[in-house]
Order: sequence, then structure tokens, then C-alpha cells
Amino acid sequence: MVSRNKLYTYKGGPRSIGILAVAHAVGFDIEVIETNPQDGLSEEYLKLNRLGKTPTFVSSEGTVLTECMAIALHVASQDPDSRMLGSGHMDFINIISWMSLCNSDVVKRMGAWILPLLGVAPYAPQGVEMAKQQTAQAIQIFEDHLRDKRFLVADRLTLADLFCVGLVSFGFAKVFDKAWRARFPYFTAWYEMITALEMYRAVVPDPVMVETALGPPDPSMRNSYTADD
Ligand SMILES: N[C@@H](CCC(=O)N[C@@H](CS)C(=O)NCC(=O)O)C(=O)O
Repeated sequence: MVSRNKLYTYKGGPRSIGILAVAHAVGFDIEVIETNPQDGLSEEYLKLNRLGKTPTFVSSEGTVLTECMAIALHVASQDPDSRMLGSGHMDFINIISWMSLCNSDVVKRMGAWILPLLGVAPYAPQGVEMAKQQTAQAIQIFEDHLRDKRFLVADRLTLADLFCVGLVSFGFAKVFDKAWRARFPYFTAWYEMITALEMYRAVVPDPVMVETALGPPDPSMRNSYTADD
């Protein structure tokens, strides 16, 4: 049997959406292997990803890659003609810059806001309020940039758009409600444009935009989550 490229991840995992969307765009075959750290991981998986995180990529030849940015860049580079990595050196560098900002600071701040509300991280009202403000501060960078641009880099769709939209989809599904979105109209319009693309819908057929943000967790919710983000 011919071996396929594999992505170990869980359904809707924000760090995997951009990888799978760009794979679709460049016609790169990837089989998704459902893997959720919250459900426990096999010894075999922990050999592939020693920190027990997702996603992990294993190529049809057996090459293993961890770190979602590296995986996304590898997949996007399979078809150089697609220009998913821009059309010059500085485009490429700017793509990485947006991906890194989003995968580190934005995800951390969003997680500190949302995970306590889901009851999967300790809840402290002041901590959540601070994370909410810090998330807005990071999203403002996107808002200011997108005020006079349709895309993050190079006035055309690149991996940066697909990857960052995948990451912030967690925010839109849980806390970026109507009132919040009104504060970030350019960021929201960009999100709507990218999530409407066929290559994105192939991965997330029905993107969710929450009407009302999640409120404080039910006190009976047990803290069962051990992940750091
Ligand atoms: N640095 C890694 C972080 C991966 C990561 O934290 N993934 C989350 C899921 S989106 C995870 O596996 N969390 C479970 C845990 O930390 O135990 C990357 O950028 O790919």
C-alpha cells in the first residue's frame, strides 16, 4: 500500500486549519489522524512529538515535523507556482512574521481569556479581564494593518492569511461577539473574506461567529485541563 502524508491533530484544531487549507490550495495530499492530547496519547505518538502536542506531520517517506509554522511552510512550499509564500524574499519574511505573532502572542492572550471561561484553566475574573484587554491590543495590530489592505502580505492571498485566520477562529467561535467585532471592523471583514474561500471551507465547512461571548464558567465545572495553551 502506498503511504500517505499524515497530520496528527484533532478536529477543528486552530493550529491545523491553515496547514490543511494550504494543502488543499496547492493540491498536497494529507490524511488527518485524529489525535487529541486531552484524550491521552500513545507511547508511539510521544516518540513523534516529545512534548505531546499537536499538530505533528509525518511525510509519506517518514520525515517527521513538529511545530505548526514549520509544517505549514513545508506544505505551502510543495507548489512554488501557487505563490502561497509570496513572490519575493521580503514577502516570505513578512509571512513568517505574521504567523509568529499570531501563533505566539495572539494565541497565548486568547487562550488566557477563553480557557478559564471554558472551565479548563483556573478562573480569576481579573485575569480574564486582563487577557481580554491584551488580546485586543494584539488584534489592534491586525486591525491597523488591514485598514488599507485586503491581505496581510503582498496584496494577495498567502499562507499568512490562511494560517492566522485558522488560529483566531477559536476567538470568533467563543468570545469575539457582535459588540467585540464592531471594535475591529477591518479585522472582522478580513476574517469573513478568508473563511468564505473554497480552500478554507474544504477544511471548516461552517465557521462559527459567536453572537454573545462566553460568560464566567459554572462553578461546578471541574478543572481538568493541564495544557499550557
Ligand atoms: N509550539 C507548538 C505548540 C503546539 C500546541 O501547544 N498545541 C496544542 C493544541 S493547539 C496542544 O497540543 N496542547 C496540548 C498540550 O499542551 O498538552 C506549535 O506551534 O505547533
